[in-house]
Order: sequence, then structure tokens, then C-alpha cells
Amino acid sequence: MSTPQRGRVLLSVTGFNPQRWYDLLSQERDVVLEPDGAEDPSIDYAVVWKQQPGVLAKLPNLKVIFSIGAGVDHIFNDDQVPDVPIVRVVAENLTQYMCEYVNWRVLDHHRQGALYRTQQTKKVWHEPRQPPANEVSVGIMGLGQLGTRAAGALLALGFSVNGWSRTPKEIDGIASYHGEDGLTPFLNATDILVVLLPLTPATDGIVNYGLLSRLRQDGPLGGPCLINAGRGKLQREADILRALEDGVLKEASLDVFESEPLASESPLWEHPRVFVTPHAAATSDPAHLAPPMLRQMDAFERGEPLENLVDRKAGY
Ligand code: NDP
Ligand code: OXD
Repeated sequence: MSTPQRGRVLLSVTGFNPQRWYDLLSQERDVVLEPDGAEDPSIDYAVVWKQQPGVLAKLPNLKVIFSIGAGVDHIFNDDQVPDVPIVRVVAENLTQYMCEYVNWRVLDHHRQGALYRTQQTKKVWHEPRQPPANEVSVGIMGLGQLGTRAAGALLALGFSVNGWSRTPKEIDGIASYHGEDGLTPFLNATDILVVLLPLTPATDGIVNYGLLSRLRQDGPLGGPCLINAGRGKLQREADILRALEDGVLKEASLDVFESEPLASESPLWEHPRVFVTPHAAATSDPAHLAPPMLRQMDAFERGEPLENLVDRKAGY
């Protein structure tokens, strides 16, 4: 009896060296690194990060696309993505990293890290008033895999936590808001805004001056703070700078940018109240992410359902 053929994989990556992904995937599958431009009917699965536009359309027998990332906006920059299921990353390791990043940045804004760093450079010995965590309200835009975990850890630290999502949510301890109607009351009740939304046509540019000016202006921290670890194109950087300058925003922690890497001439780099990290909030570690992809390929070939599927209509 012959063994059924195991599907072949195209690994299509731009922006970083995919060698580790290649090594891990090719332990179990036949992997093609770059197509030569011609149609390739031998490919069953595509594992992609910012694939070259048009490359997937040349795979007539493609069955599943796997995103190297929780976000899938990088896939839709290509307007010829075949209508096959798209699986995104949901991984404990990535969720934990994001939870750490969010809690680190919230605590730094809450405990006035920017002020103390400035005081230290001037050798100033001064203790400002420190509000307790339960007076501070953290609002999380995007109560998905990452937002929900971060919210749980912030609750355990004693913060008051609000969440905003597309559909209604009921999560113990979290004041939940949803949709257009819920956005203003959510912002009005928020001192530290954490953005963990996916980038879709509905969220593009959502973090703009109008949104920032609806954050609670008279809260215990002396002004609202912004943390964006979702996607850079969710924010308008000129609006963030304007809000920082005119006092609508006190501080910002930005992990993602409209254009990455952040240009050396961007004023965000040197702004004393902006904390910059290079899209490093939650690293996509292939050692943790490739094995579940391979398991899903095996399961798919046994006729089992795929997990962590993207809703193409919603865009995430
Ligand atoms: P999920 O899909 O699990 O959650 C997305 C959340 O956003 C959901 O709560 C969803 O609402 C909400 N949402 C989506 N669209 C809207 C909308 N139009 N209005 C209101 N709420 C909306 O995603 P994850 O939590 O896994 O990841 C979130 C994002 O984090 C990724 O898309 C990616 O861009 C980013 N990311 C960044 C990383 C980094 O290193 N900086 C690393 C990993 C991810 P609902 O619950 O109703 O569906
Ligand atoms: C992701 C990312 O989407 O790394 O996973 O940004």
C-alpha cells in the first residue's frame, strides 16, 4: 500500500531571513523557498510573511495559507490572495510576550518612569504624588487573544480595566464596550490606552487626534498615555506628536509605526515623552510557531478542521 503524499509548502517571506523557518518546516515537509515566477501546481500550503504580491495567485492547488504572525494585514497587501482558508498565529509564547510588554509599559507610565529618567539626568531628588493603581483606568482596544490576557494581568495588579471590541464581551472584572457607540464612553473612561487591534479597513488610522482628545483629560496621572503594540498604520504619528505638544496626551509607548523601520529623521525617536521599541513587543519565535503549523497540516490531511482561522470579511 502506498503512503499518501504529504503536501508541499511554499515559504514566502520578505523583511527577514527565513532560514530558521525553512530548517524547522523542512524537517517534516518538502519546502520551496522562492518560486521562479511560473505557476507551481505542486504547492499545497503557503507559509507567509509579507509575501511578494501575486505569488500566491500562481499556486493553483493551494489549500491553506499560514500567516507567520498573529496579524494578517501583511497578507492582504496583495490583492490577489486566493480564496482558501487563512490560519493565523495564536501561541502561548507570543501571548506571554505581549502580556509582559503591555504590563511593563503600563507600569512605566503609571509609576512615572519618563519623569524619573529626566530627573536622574539632572540629579533631581523629588518624589511626585503617586496615585494607587485602582485610581487608574487602563483601556484596551482589542479584547482578543492578546488583549484579554494583558487585561487579566493588569486586573491582578489592581488597575481598573476597560475593553473595547467589535462584538460585545462579558469578561469578569472588565468594563466592556463595543462598536462605534461604545467608543466615546470607553475613551472618556480611560487614562492609559493600550491598542491591540488588528489593522483592517475599519481600524486604519483610528488612533488619530480626535480619538486621543476623547481620552480622560483630568485623570490621576495628569494626562492620558498611549501604548500601541497593534500595528503602526492604526496610528497617525503627526496627530500623536500634536497631541503630545498641546497636552492632549502626556506620554506614549510605541512598538509599531506607520512605516517600519522608523525613519531616523522621525521626531518620535528623540521625544522625551515617547518610548520607542522596534516592533519587538511579542517576537514570533519559529521554534514555538512552526511545530503547531506542521501539526495543523497533518490534521488537515486527516480531514480535521483548521484552528485559528481568519474571518476574511472582518479582515482579521
Ligand atoms: P484577535 O483577533 O484575537 O483580537 C482582535 C481584537 O480586536 C478583537 O477583540 C476584535 O473584536 C477587536 N477588533 C477588531 N476589529 C475591530 C473593530 N473594527 N472595532 C473594534 N474592535 C475590533 O487578535 P490578537 O489579540 O491575537 O492580536 C491583535 C493584533 O496584535 C494583531 O492583529 C497584530 O496586528 C498585533 N500584534 C502585534 C505584535 C507586536 O509584536 N507588536 C505581535 C503580535 C500581534 P472581537 O473580539 O469583537 O472580534
Ligand atoms: C504579529 C507580529 O502579527 O509579529 O504576530 O506583529
